[in-house]
Amino acid sequence: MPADLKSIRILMPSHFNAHAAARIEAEFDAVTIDDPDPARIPTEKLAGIRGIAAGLGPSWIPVIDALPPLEIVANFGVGYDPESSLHAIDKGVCVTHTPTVLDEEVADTALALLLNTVREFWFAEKWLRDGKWEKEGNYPLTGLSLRDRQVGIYGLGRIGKAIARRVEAFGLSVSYHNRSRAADVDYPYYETLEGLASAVDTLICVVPGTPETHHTVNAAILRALGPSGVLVNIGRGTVVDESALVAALRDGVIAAAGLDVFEDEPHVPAELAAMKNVCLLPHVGSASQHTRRLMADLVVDNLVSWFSKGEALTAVPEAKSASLAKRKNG
Ligand code: NAP
Ligand code: 8YV
Repeated sequence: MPADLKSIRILMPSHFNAHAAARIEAEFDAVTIDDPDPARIPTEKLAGIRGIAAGLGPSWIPVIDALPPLEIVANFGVGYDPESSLHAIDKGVCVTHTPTVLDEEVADTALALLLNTVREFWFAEKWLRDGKWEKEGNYPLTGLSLRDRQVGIYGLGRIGKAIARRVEAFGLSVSYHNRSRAADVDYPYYETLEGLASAVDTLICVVPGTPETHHTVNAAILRALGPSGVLVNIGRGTVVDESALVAALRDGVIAAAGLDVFEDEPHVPAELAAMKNVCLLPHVGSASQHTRRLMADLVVDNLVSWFSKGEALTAVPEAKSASLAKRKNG
């Protein structure tokens, strides 16, 4: 007998992705909150919540704790906050994310970020828009180029491989560092990040933000990358020690950086924003209507699958290894 999804209460933020919100409202009993603070959420809103759809962060932990019948958290995004997600898994809650559907979009963004960083297209366009082409002549030749660069990918997973395919198509070499060698590619593998950084002049980071990756791109790695080095970070801001990066860019330890993610979003250090040898994007890796709709559908499809078939479509690896099967709920 098909599950009566309309009787199942799902909590989501009031500013959630519009397509996901519309589907959750149509298919479930949707409850919205402005702020994940149980003290400010009326008790009747929290009663009987069995699923959360959100981009979970540490501030959600008290909400998770306040929801005893909670069965599933469907994260909006492939990257997930380890603290709150693992907290939920420890309590027997299934946690899902949105892998694969965004790989090509994020890889496109990574290449755009790299090209803009070395060829200064944003500054060149500004030159035109400011009328300088007519008044002052050509935009100066860029000191950096993509030509002859050796690209290292830190995190050759789903998105890393999509980036690698593009890098190859641009006629450049690819090598990588993961904790373990990837079975399905034959790019040169480096057992350490420092080994990779020493071997290349362009480092693209696309690892998850975990305690293990925190500040792994530090002063030593930037020194290893060297004075013609370019750093691109499209993974998570916590992976790069931002203070060390500011110093390295200022002192010529590396040449330039392209960043889509930051340590304390949406705060971006003023020193970075004032530099010309950086390209800064406001975490837009997957931010097209096309791809966000695919991610939104996967969030809701996970909820539908869980409550109608008893299994999630794309549980995070930690939930899979905890073998979380659907709990009987009364
Ligand atoms: P994935 O398929 O799981 O790939 C992650 C890769 O990182 C794997 O190859 C993994 O290899 C490696 N890795 C993990 N921990 C590591 C460690 N401690 N040291 C070295 N390598 C490590 O994930 P994905 O789907 O490609 O996504 C990657 C990340 O991109 C997400 O977690 C998210 O944070 C970020 N992202 C950002 C945006 C954006 O808008 N900027 C959009 C989407 C995703 P091993 O397991 O062998 O180490
Ligand atoms: C989103 C991301 O920007 O999927 C991820 O890990 O970083 C991006 O696709 C994020 O999920 C917030 O919407």
